[in-house]
Amino acid sequence: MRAYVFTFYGMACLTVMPSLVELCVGATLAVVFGERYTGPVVRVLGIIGQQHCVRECNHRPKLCRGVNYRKQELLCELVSAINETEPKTDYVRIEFDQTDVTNECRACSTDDLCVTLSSKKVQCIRDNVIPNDCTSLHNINFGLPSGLYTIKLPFLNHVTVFCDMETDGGGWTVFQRRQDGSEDFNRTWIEYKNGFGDLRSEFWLGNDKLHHLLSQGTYEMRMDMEDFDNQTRYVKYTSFNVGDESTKYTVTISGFSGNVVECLITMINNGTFSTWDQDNDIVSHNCAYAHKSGWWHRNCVCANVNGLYLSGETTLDNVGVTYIDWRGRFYSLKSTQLMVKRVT
Ligand SMILES: *[C@@H]1O[C@H](CO)[C@@H](O)[C@H](O)[C@H]1NC(C)=O
Ligand SMILES: *[C@@H]1O[C@H](CO)[C@@H](O)[C@H](O)[C@H]1NC(C)=O
Ligand SMILES: *[C@@H]1O[C@H](CO)[C@@H](O)[C@H](O)[C@H]1NC(C)=O
Ligand SMILES: *[C@@H]1O[C@H](CO)[C@@H](O)[C@H](O)[C@H]1NC(C)=O
Ligand SMILES: [Ca+2]
Repeated sequence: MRAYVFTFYGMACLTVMPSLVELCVGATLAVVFGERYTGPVVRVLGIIGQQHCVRECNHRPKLCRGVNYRKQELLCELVSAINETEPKTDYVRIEFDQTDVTNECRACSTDDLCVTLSSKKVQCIRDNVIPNDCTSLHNINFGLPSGLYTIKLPFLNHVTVFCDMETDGGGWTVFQRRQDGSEDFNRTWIEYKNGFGDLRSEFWLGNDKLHHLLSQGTYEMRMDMEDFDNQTRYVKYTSFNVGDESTKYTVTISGFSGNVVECLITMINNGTFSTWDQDNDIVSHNCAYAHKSGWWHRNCVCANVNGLYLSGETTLDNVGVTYIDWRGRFYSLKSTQLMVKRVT
């Protein structure tokens, strides 16, 4: 399908300017070797040449502002933002000026390709390579770096997520990270519903996004933790699901493996989400208020990963970023990361 579209477009342009095909729609402004746009990456296309990659950006004038291209793997990443870059050997980055979008292309949605047929007629054609999680991105193109990618979720449409492409085989969509205390996690129902923080640093992705992401199939969940002595532990579950808001984001979790005692199946399975301003737990007081964390509290919490960032030993009882069965109730961990990967 894509090859078919490309051929028509290519022919139309080639007859006009044989050497500068990319000028047909957008203009390339800068080509820099050894660097990469940090994105978000909006599309990934594998096994295509650099010229073809550039044309794929031209076909998406509303979405694509630049490309990252890796010659070795013939890997093409289209990005929607070009204001941040990182050094990366093997990459070339190419900036575009897409401000000159034709009126016909303006009619296309951001999910369409805008292509010029041989008759010079411009058409909007449905884009069939829109990723729906980090697992699908990882599966079609092995070797993508960790970072920001835009995926498309049921009901929510475009959502930018952080993909961990290295840990445990890669392909993980990350939904929580703590690492330095830069973000406040003592937040409201609405904030946990919609998500908060910085995807490259500390954040909660958001319960609605998590629900719609997980509704697409069966997902496993992995939680990585680190203490201030640089020790690490992880727990992993073969099945993890989160209901919608009408169920108070009821979680189901099963199938443990890992290198530390597990507690989540007992403590949160079939539990509802609570925040300090919405108490859905099963005890008389408010667990989220007492432990300073939005979470699937039932009889409160054994892994208070959304607790206060208290940096190691503390006198406060299970209020920090705790994992009781590892460092106890009075130790606040250095980092945590929770993420999901599709299995079917
Ligand atoms: C880059 O642009 C995006 C939106 O286009 C913005 O959210 C982000 O803060 C910008 N980053 C910098 C470093 O200016
Ligand atoms: C957490 O939020 C609640 C509600 O706003 C507030 O009363 C409490 O002081 C906060 N705790 C901390 C440690 O920020
Ligand atoms: C932990 O690792 C960091 C970075 O690798 C290092 O600077 C630090 O000294 C280590 N801390 C301990 C307690 O080993
Ligand atoms: C889950 O919770 C609901 C409502 O509290 C209850 O009816 C159901 O039996 C529970 N299921 C399991 C597997 O514990
Ligand atoms: Ca309660």
